[in-house]
Amino acid sequence: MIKSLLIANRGEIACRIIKTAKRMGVRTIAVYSQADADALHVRLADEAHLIGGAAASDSYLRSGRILSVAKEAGADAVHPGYGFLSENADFAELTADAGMIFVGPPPSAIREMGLKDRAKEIMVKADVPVVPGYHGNNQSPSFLKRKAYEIGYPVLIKAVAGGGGKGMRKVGKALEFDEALEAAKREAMAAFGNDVVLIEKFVESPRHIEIQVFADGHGNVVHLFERDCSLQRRHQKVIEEAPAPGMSAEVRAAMGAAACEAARAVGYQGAGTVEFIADGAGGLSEDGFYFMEMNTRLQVEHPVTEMITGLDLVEWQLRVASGEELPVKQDDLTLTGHAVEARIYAEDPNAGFLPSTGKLVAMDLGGVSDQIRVDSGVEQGDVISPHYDPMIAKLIVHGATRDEALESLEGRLRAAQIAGPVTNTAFLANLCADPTFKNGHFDTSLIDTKLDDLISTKPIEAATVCAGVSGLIERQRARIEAENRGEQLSPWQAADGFQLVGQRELDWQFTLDGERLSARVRFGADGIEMSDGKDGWTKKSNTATVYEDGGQLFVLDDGRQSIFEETVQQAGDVDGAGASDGRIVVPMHGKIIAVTVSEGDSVEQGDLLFSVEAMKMEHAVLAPSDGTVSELAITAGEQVENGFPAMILVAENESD
Ligand code: MV4
Repeated sequence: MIKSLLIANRGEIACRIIKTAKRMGVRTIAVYSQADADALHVRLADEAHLIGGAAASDSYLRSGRILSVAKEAGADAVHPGYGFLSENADFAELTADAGMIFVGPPPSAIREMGLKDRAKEIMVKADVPVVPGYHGNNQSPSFLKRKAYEIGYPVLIKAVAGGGGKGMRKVGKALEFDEALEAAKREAMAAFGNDVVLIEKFVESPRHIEIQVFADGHGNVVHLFERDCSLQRRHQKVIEEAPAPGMSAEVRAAMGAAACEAARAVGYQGAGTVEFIADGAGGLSEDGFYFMEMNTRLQVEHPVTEMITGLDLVEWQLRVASGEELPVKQDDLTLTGHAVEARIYAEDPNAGFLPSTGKLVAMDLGGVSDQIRVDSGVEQGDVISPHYDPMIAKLIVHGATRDEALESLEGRLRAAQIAGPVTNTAFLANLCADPTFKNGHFDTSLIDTKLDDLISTKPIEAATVCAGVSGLIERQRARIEAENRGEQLSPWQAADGFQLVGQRELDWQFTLDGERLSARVRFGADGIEMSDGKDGWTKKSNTATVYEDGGQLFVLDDGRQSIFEETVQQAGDVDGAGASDGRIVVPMHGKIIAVTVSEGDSVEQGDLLFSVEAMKMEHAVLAPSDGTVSELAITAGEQVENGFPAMILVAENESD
């Protein structure tokens, strides 16, 4: 058995591999980039070695450096995880050349599956169904166009070296063919340095169904059933599940057998996934699925398979790589219940899924059990950096039925406590609740078709705003009270006799998601209440949770994050219904640092009036509107109390 394992990866998959290795008593060796010095995978491993700079090309893709670290650390095996070097046949070969075990398939299997035309050729020979089409050597445009005609439009042009939809073009009719071919070839050359293409019949309502296979070095091959990964956006998987909705035992057996044949055809060993495309239009059938490609690695979504089979696929990988036989035969394998995985990302669905970065001020997805699993490479306090994939965690739930699993997942997503970066949790929860997804009759177009509904967010509730504003006021009060050691000088206990409980109101200014706002607030019997001046008074939401970091309050409520910041209070407090009367008060107890206006000056909205220092911080007080300075009552250097009348800004039309 392997005794020490170098994990040539980072993030959640490195942590996932370390977990099983530790349980099996295998010594774990991590590698890390400069950006990952404090990363969770480094903390979890028995030892860790720096391999270079933050950019993947300077660290996690440096095969030579990684292998020399592995040698020096005495590793007897290398696990590549997924991504990075995981499907690099040269790396697999170099690992073996250096006298270590590559935890993955033979380099030849990686190479043969690497190009789509070669892989298709092998599958045809092995009687694995492939999409009707042409995948030969003749690349003459007129020949390819004739093939497209024979196949029948619509067709799909695909780069043989392609992936992630690059170098792929749908062609609806012969008139569009020449242009589409040129575009596909140009894109493929730029992306892969290889512009060979194949032509396929276009499958109109595609479902992505993949089979997990496992092969050992003793001629045994089994499949661990299917996963449905049809919920994708721009070829990135979003939610995966096992089993596939609508899958019958007969179709499963047919697909499983085809996947095992595919693995045998390339002399596969270890964990692999055979991707099929199925026509979703008329339900799954024994002759309605086609080989797409084989992923020669452990995949991101492997946990759903683990949950329905009760197996640990990393343990199987390590055992097979050590030369052991697969522990079970096909007939021993059973499938229990339903598992769904959601990929939680630091990204903003409302801003075109733009990645979001920064400190994880809060990161809690709830407790775990046999039915609920969280795979993550980060913890609260860690930073989502711009250098790598912004996945925060995978949330995987198991239920007796699909409905139960989806309900459980949606509940967990809505309750997720992730503060700091913007996340896609609300989007994922909306997907779980989508009627088409729930009824199981969906294909790969679902997310694009329903995008507007999935990302729609209701306007923020007044009660949520009140929770944020309360937080800001409480925080300021605590700060001022601490400063004054019991002197009663908070906005609620001002020197002019403000009553803690009473009719007194303040126009409180604050910043919400970068926008400066104002709300009328008062201290009611149950705490701070807020009014927008129209609909009476709102109490703070009792479902909101509030986190503080770096001067900001992060409020999570109803699956959405809102960020509140203090703003220097400009207009003074007001009594009852009275609006701002041009009175500018000193916003906090402190020392006047500078007064930048003189009696009679004309100022414009936003001009600096004066600055005050409190708590070693300088606060600028800006003109809330245009006006002329009168009754100026402060001078630089003096100590003033909160609420002290500093000046009156007389509106221009009244000033003369
Ligand atoms: C197809 C197809 C329809 N017909 N092939 C997209 C990426 C690559 N792995 C295969 N892909 C497709 N191949 C034929 N003949 C539609 C897709 C496709 C797709 C496939 C799986 C999951 C999501 C997809 C999204 C768009 C298109």
